Amino acid sequence: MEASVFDSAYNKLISQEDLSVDEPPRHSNQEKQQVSLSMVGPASTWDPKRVLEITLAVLAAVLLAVDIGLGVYYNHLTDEPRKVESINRELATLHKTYNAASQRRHESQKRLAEETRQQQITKWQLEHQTIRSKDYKKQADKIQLDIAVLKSHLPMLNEGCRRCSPGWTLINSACYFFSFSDRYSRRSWQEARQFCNKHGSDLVVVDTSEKQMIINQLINHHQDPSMSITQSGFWIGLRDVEEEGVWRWLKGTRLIEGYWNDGEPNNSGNENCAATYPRDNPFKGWNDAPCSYNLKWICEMPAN
Ligand code: 2F8
Ligand code: CA
Repeated sequence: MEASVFDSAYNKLISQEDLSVDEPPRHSNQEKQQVSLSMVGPASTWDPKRVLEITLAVLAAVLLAVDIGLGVYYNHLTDEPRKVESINRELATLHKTYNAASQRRHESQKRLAEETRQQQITKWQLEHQTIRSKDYKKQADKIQLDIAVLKSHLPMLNEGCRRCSPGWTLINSACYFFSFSDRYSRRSWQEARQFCNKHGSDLVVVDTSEKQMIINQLINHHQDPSMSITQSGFWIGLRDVEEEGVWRWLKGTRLIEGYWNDGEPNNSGNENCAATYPRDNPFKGWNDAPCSYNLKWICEMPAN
């Protein structure tokens, strides 16, 4: 029944076509018959218009999908530079931050090094100050002691001033002159004796151990550390000029007890005059030296 409907519609179309122009019919009935058979077949419901519409719709859908896809892709593509730009900006900011941090770190390191250096200097200064303070304390203690000793000497000095000439020292009722001062250069035994004689005295006679101890203490106290020990002696009034090995005091009294250093007197190269030297052991203070040798000296005379 459907085929017949289609046939009649077709025939109508064809006849209209045929009628619309004054041309002889282009299709024979047989041809029409063939078209109707081959085109319609069993599903004769296909409407070309509908097919066209559907096809167009599908095409539109496909185009829309492609369009959307391209849009997305384009967006994606156009978004890339923005992202890159944003990353670059971020990177630049990070660079700046890193540089600033590096700079701060560098400055901090410099400040730390300077601080450490200053701290070290302060530490050294403190150490030195502590040492200096200790030294000052020692010096102050020594000065205090010296003051006490000098004060204890005052009565003796007053007495000495009363009984001895200026520059002479009173020891046990006798006055002594020690040529400590640089004003008095070292000289021979004979010249030293002449000095004493000129001042109403003579070279010292050390005839007691107490005297030897006091003399040794004084010359130890005034010892010049730049001098060699052989130059640090003081002539005393003792010699063996008349007879070698026989030691006599100035007035000819023979020596009974001497305070010779170990190995002395040794007459090493004609040594006939005696001198006393600053020693730790006061009883090992003497040495025989050539009388012409230049040394300091000690004079002695009775106090007034
Ligand atoms: O070693 C002792 C010796 O020392 C000196 O000679 C190197 C003394 N000389 C003088 O003082 C000039 C010696 O008298 C002394 O025995
Ligand atoms: Ca000697």
